[in-house]
Amino acid sequence: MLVNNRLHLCRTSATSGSVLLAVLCLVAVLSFLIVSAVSVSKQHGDMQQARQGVMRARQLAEMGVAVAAHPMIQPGDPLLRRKVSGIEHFEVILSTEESRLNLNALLTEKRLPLLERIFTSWGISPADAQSLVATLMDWTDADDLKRRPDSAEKLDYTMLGLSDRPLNRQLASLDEVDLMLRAGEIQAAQPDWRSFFTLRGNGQLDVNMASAEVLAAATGASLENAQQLVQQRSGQDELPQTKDGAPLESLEEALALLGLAGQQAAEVTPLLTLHGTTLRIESIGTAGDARCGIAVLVRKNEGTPRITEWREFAVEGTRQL
Ligand SMILES: [Ca+2]
Repeated sequence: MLVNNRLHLCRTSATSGSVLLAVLCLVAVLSFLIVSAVSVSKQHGDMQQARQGVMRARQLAEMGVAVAAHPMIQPGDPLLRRKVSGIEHFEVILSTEESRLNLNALLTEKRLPLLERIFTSWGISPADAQSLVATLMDWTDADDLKRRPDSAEKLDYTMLGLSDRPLNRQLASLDEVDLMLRAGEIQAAQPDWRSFFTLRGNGQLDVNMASAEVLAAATGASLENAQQLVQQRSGQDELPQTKDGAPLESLEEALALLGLAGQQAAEVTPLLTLHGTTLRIESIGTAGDARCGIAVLVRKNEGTPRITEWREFAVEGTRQL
């Protein structure tokens, strides 16, 4: 009897222990589920907040584009930098595509000497400059006839297993230059060669927007003279597009600052303009930690201004107004 009672007590204790263990397991599972749900909810909230920040930054960048596209707005206008709240602002840089040279426009018989001069200004020998320009022309002209023995046409590329080259059409992207034979020579001579060219401008060079390096290479002026022109254009603070800037008002003034006269001045004058016609708007919107950049091209010489390109770009770093 005593033995049976002890057995019964043992079974009761074992059953209670199992129930307690099951309850503890259930509590643990429930706790895990609650913690997971809170964590997922927090992540969802953070993502929602980040998404809202990016949307707001994009909205601010669009506000900057809208302001900059107004015909009355000029580079350096204070309206191009606006603080909307303590953590929200936009900043716009106005430029023109004519601040760079349109490479397709240079690939014509008339403009070839200009492109050769740019290459020689980078330290390429005159013979190699002529050869590289001929190779570029072969790349874009419709026929398969080599311009020079040392340029390259379809047969040369085919022998290298590149039967789909040259493209025999105008460049659609500056990256296509990298596909050309001997492109490495251009890259080696001027690693920053892309900053000299565009495919969007009207073919002229905007003396009020171009960098000293581009002005010197395109006109044959010394870099010192081109830098002096940029300093005068920028004003006392030496910053572009600020209030104290003194934009050039005549091509004669630009030529004098560049130290060009006579035949040299006559040759480059058709290339130069005081006002580029393809407006480049780069607007950066900031909302807290979120930033968004929008680059827009606007053509102004066809009656009503027309947007020809709109793209977003990544913005690195932070900046306060
Ligand atoms: Ca060709």
